[in-house]
Amino acid sequence: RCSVRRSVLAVGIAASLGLASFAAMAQDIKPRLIRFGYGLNEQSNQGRAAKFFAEQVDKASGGKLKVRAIGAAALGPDTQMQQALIGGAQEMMVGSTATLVGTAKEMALWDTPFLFNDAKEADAVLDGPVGKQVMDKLTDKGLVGLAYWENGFRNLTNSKRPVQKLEDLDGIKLRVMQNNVYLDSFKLLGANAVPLPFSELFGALETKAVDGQENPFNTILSSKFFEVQKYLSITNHVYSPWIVTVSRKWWDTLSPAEQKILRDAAIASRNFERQDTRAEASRALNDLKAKGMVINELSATEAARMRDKLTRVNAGIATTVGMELWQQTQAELGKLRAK
Ligand code: TK8
Repeated sequence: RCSVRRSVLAVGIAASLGLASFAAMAQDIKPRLIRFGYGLNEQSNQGRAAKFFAEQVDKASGGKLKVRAIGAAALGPDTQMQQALIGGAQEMMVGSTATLVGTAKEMALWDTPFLFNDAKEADAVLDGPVGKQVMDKLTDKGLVGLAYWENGFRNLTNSKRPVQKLEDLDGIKLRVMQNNVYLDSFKLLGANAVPLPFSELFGALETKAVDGQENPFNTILSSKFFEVQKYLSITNHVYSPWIVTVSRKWWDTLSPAEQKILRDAAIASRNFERQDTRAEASRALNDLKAKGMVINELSATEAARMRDKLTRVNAGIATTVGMELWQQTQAELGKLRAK
């Protein structure tokens, strides 16, 4: 009798505990619509990862948090979405860190030419203390950073000629991101650098308003730049990250449980995105060749000349981001390379 009573009691406690946590869950996660904007199209690596993010959030919230992933800059180019997030008119986005430098100057660190030798270094620094420090600079500016996704190493395309040496860039009208480091870097290389939002790029290439641009293989493929660009010159001149951000105004209204769901989903989709992006990048060069692009690599001497010239912007970046952060980054890279 006694043991029966005890087990009845146990079941009762378990049930009430279950009910209590269920009630807490129900209160902690409210039905919400999250507009998640991005610049590339749905068929891109960015689009696939945005979809993955939406699915993760849906699963983890029992369908209460609904992410509407809206691509192709339908909510505006990066800079416009950033302002919408800061003002609280849009909840989330993913875009280039390069377009955030006006908001948090430390983001210029990621514009440093040839900062990373490979993706492994990029992951280690972006996901480590330096990456976090830079990301956290957004919090005072009305944004919360959740994760860095891979955009990738950038390469040059144009419609005029293969870029085999520095001088081949002379007079080429080259679209760059809206960012002073990019503007200065390509002016230094002799190009006629023109800042434009990504959403205007295909049209500008098509109408020959600009001759060329630079982006990772994935984007050249998914945005169909091969239709309007003949030459692809492999320069890998900078590794460019994307960053998933949230409106701070909106974030502050979320419960810790809701914030955790978004954080975890951003990290899970980062891991998915990096793998997916790298797999696509390894095939992309062949695909671009098959689409008719003429592809060239720079000779070691010419690559070194370009590198030499480009690294002249480093001193300015160090001043912009602060010497302490710059040195901390170099020290971390030194440690990684000594391994
Ligand atoms: C997409 C952009 C893009 C970037 C660029 O919105 O602008 O060239 O590489 O990925 O952020």
